[in-house]
Amino acid sequence: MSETYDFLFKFLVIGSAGTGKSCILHQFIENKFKQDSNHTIGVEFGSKIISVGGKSVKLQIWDTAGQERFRSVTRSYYRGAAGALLVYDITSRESFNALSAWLTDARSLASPNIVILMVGNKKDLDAEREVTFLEASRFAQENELMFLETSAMTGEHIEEAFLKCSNTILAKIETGELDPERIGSGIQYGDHALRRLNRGSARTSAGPDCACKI
Ligand SMILES: Nc1nc2c(ncn2[C@@H]2O[C@H](COP(=O)(O)OP(=O)(O)O)[C@@H](O)[C@H]2O)c(=O)[nH]1
Ligand SMILES: [Mg+2]
Repeated sequence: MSETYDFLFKFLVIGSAGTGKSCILHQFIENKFKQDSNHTIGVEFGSKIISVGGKSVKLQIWDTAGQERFRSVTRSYYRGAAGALLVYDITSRESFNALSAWLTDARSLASPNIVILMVGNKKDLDAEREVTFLEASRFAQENELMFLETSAMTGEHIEEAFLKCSNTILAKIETGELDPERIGSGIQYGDHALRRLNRGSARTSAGPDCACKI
């Protein structure tokens, strides 16, 4: 069965090691909590088609797969990402303090227009919390980030995180703030959207094979 979708977005999951990035990806794709996490042979990549605002969007999500342990997250990892989840662990102040450095990297190495949602993960461990919701909200506001607290263990707000970020990207495409045709935008048209475009105008240049801008 061929997959049809309106858009494809490249997404990243970034943040310090141990914050739950691989579990977030796993929970989103598989709808279950990954029990034993293997640090070196992690899931590196996942994709899922979601429905956002009447459009179907294929998310192509990249996980650092342990690179962050060696501070060696590469430029090529960041290149051409449309969206990112910037993850810290609510029970680790250290992971929260590291957000600024991650943010600097994301904004300089990815597309400058990258849409970032900050995620306070391990919401289920409230008794061990080191970062309050209020403090994190302020940081998010100051840095123009969207923000959610999640639990990759219970699944709380995991889907919402990806949906919210995707919704914002779509809205920016609609207002023209994001141009899917710009090289490195992290956005591609899917078959659905191409068919619609071809019908709607005399465009001939955007065949399925030349729509790849990532
Ligand atoms: N209680 C709890 N533990 C979590 C959650 N997410 C991840 N973990 C645990 O945190 C550790 C690190 O998770 P992992 O996904 O490998 O983090 P990564 O290094 O950021 O990819 C593992 O022991 C997970 O079981 C969560 O939401 N709640
Ligand atoms: Mg990992």
